[in-house]
Amino acid sequence: KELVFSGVQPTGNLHLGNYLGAIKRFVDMQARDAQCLYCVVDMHAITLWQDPAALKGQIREVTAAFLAAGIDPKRSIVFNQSQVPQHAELAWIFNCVARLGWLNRMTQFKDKAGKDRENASIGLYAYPVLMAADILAYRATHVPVGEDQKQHLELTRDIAQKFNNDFSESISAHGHDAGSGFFPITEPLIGGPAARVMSLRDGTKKMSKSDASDNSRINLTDEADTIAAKVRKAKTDPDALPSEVAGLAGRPEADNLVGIFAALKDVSRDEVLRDYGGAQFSAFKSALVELAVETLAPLGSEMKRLVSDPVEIDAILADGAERAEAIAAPTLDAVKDIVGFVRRG
Ligand code: AQP
Repeated sequence: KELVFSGVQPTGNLHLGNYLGAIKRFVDMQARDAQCLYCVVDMHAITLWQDPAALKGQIREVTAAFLAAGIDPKRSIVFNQSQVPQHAELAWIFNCVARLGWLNRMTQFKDKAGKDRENASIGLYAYPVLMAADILAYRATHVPVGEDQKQHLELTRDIAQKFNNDFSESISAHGHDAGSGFFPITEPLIGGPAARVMSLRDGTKKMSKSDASDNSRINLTDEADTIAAKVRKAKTDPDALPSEVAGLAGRPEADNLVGIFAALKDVSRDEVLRDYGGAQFSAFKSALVELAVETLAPLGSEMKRLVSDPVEIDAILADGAERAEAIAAPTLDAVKDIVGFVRRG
């Protein structure tokens, strides 16, 4: 049976890229016959310093975004990473499985650490190992993410494979099937027209929470007039829209807006261009504003309603943590047996 896991960092400024590349797809996954776990990854968030007073609000805001987007906390497990201790425990064991050389290749660390690498936290460096633990504590088979997480998912697969190989005898000795491996080799689910939503100011840069320009992104809590203003100001080129996808090559801003439109409407880029090929950007942007506001206005107002009363959110997180731990705890017990720890009797 499929088990789906994914997470979002509570680092503020949730944006359209997080929604279309991840959260909207989490909702779609609920229709499959799979157990889905959706996690607010607060332990990942603190790999870069977070204001403690703001962090609590950000955690509740991501939870609110999950719920407002349509994740059903009864059907799916919605929880907060730091409330389930098995993530950190498994991450340590994986720190001893993963190789330095593998982590040295991670491009997100290089981007986020910047030039002053000596001053980056160990947590930022070990981030992908914790992510492997998040996924494998549940032995998740499928992980829907945006394209920026592809390399981290590959590392998760490498860690699972190495653990399965390094401990194959012990895995069999403890009654697990060493043939299929103790940990699954997780499938990343990356795709669709919004796998990589780009900045509205620069079509070659990813839309990101940390971009200094608020005009570079559409925040999930932006009001209708702000959304309209940001779309109208979005960078474009002077040509009309092409009638085929091939015509978007070398036009990153046009490609991005068409991709966003397609993802919001649940159609392909081809279908968008069938309707808008030959149109000027002014007309296309008006249609995009309408579509974006239609989706985001109710989402944003439901998020605001939910965060205004944290009692409901906190109860959902507590219930989710209990259900998540019920899956992760036996996995960790088995892992401790496999690596040779003596468990408390
Ligand atoms: N621009 C994007 N397009 C598509 N998917 C995206 N995701 C993020 N940005 C885009 C996906 O959203 C999920 C949650 O991301 P995250 O919060 O865990 O981490 P992130 O990738 O670091 O997010 P940001 O917004 O880009 O933040 P900063 O500014 O810190 O770099 C993931 O599935 C991610 O792929």
